[in-house]
Amino acid sequence: MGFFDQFRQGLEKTRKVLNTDVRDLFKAGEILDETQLEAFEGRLVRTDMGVAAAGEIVAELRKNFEGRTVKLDEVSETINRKLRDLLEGDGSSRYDAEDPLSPLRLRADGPTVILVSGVNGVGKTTSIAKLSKLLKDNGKRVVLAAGDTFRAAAVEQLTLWAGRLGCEIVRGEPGADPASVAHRGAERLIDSGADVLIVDTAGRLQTQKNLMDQLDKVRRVLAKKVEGAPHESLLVIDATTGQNGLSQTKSFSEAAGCTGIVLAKLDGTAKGGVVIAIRRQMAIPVKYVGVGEGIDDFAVFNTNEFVRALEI
Ligand SMILES: Nc1nc2c(ncn2[C@@H]2O[C@H](COP(=O)(O)OP(=O)(O)OP(=O)(O)O)[C@@H](O)[C@H]2O)c(=O)[nH]1
Ligand SMILES: [Mg+2]
Repeated sequence: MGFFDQFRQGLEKTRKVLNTDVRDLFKAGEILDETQLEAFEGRLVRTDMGVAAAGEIVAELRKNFEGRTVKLDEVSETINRKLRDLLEGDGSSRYDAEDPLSPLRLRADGPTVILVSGVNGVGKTTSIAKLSKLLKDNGKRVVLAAGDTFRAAAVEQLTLWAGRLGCEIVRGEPGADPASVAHRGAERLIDSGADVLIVDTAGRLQTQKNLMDQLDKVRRVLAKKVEGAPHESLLVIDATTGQNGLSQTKSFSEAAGCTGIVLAKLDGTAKGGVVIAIRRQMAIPVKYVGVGEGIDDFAVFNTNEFVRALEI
């Protein structure tokens, strides 16, 4: 399956909300009126894009079409254009869907370190496995560091993936300092001549000061071993939570110096519009989306494909 088809499949639930409604609400040949616009605004809000973004889309429709006879193509075109505007903003999340590594700031002159963090259970470890597969399929050698030493099961989970993918893994004793695992991971990266180190971390909340300090220590240790590390600090967000807690996510991201977002579990929700809310509220781009539990259910986030997959 190509990236677009994966994306399309992942957005199935969101598409069902939007795509059918455009056709039900705005009937070709009828006059477009305020009741229809309000109903459509409600549907947009249901995708969790945020009230402001939904309002902007509807305002554009009102401006262009209110009181006029509906031509479905033109209505769709306006919605799609506005969605693209809302998503692109400064243009920083326009990744090349054909080049799956394009969202990553991979170093040209040495190994790259990627740190992955986020709240409990959002999909960090699974996303690391998926990203490793992508890197490996594109000729990169990957070392994994099982920095979630909190739970033995977490180390086992990553070890299992590493075995399946044929990646080297560095692990610590249960309860060991994650910074020491990160340190050994960085050493292994350098000694083995691999291209990328990905460091897994235990789930945490921004309010858990000791755990946030621990994450900071991991960063410092990595920076000491590899120049400029971590080169990417990916924050994993669970799409099924929608806009809920996006403000906490924002402060987490700032505290942890995140550089990009992996939006996991997009397949499990009709709240796909949350990508727009993220774009508007957070300073960092969505780089990848998780669209299923399988190792290949992972796609580059691309604005055009996102809009095209909604089939409005
Ligand atoms: N449907 C779906 N499920 C996913 C996706 N990504 C992860 N999951 C599932 O979400 C659950 C949690 O995933 P993990 O990768 O263990 O999450 P985590 O953030 O590492 O969890 P902790 O280490 O406990 O904080 C697992 O059952 C995964 O299979 C996705 O894109 N889609
Ligand atoms: Mg985990």
